[in-house]
Amino acid sequence: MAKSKFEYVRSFETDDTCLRNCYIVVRLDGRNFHKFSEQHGFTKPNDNRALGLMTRSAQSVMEELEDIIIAYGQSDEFSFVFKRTSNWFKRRASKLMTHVASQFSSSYVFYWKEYFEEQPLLYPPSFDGRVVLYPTNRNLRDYLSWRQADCHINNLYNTVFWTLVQKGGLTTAQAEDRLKGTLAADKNEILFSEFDINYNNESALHRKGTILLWKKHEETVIRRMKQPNAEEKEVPVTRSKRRVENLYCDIIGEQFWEEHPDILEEDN
Ligand code: DGT
Ligand code: MG
Ligand code: MG
Ligand code: MG
Ligand code: MG
Repeated sequence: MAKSKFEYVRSFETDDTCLRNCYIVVRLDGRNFHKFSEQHGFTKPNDNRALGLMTRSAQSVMEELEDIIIAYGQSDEFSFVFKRTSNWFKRRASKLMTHVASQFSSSYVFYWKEYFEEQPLLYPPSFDGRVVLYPTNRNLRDYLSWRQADCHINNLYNTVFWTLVQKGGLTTAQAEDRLKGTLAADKNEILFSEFDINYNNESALHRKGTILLWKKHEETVIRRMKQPNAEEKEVPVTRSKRRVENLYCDIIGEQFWEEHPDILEEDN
């Protein structure tokens, strides 16, 4: 086909192919969710409707896009890990990132009502995205550990902060003052000695965040089959299927990775 004289503009497109052999991580983060959470009446420190909706949207990303092996979410963020051998969209960073961000954002709006019921969505939310490449299994594990450690630090702080305010009667300024310079052990101690709360018994969803994985299962359906010159018969047909599974567990230690050996591909 003859090319138009305008065709050359294509050569201005920059090459953003992700380096081969690397895990591709796309992390999304809600834009200005400080304000969004206030305006939509999110409960403090954690709103299970909001967390549920984030997870539902991430599940839609995993189901609709190719090659995501694990996702991890907390607060207003979600990270999606593409398998290192993925060749989806020729590994073009902009394609991967924008597909993740738009599938996630449209799902967030699409499923809003299922989670927030009578609370209307007041304006269209949006999510920023970034792409990061990790060349080794250790780097990828450290990335996920970093996000989970962040979840832990923030959740411990927010749990004590809002307990001091909601149960201890402190103003937010007093609670902030009270927590200045405290270490994790001090925060655990405040919860335990003053409020009879053992932090380790708080919801795992809030302490650990949400891990999404593929889980394989067998599905058997009865099919009516008609062979030539024979009666129609009912035959069981078993197929291997996969569905997204939610976990709220530690991913920093070895145990998780020993229990799920097929997430990582060997370094070589
Ligand atoms: P950004 O990301 O730079 O556009 O700005 P923000 O405001 O989204 O900041 P970020 O992402 O660092 O912090 C997340 C905000 O979302 C933070 O203000 C707390 C809020 N948020 C997230 N999950 C919950 C929740 O379950 N309950 C409440 N009350 N707030 C939440
Ligand atoms: Mg931010
Ligand atoms: Mg944000
Ligand atoms: Mg955030
Ligand atoms: Mg197109």
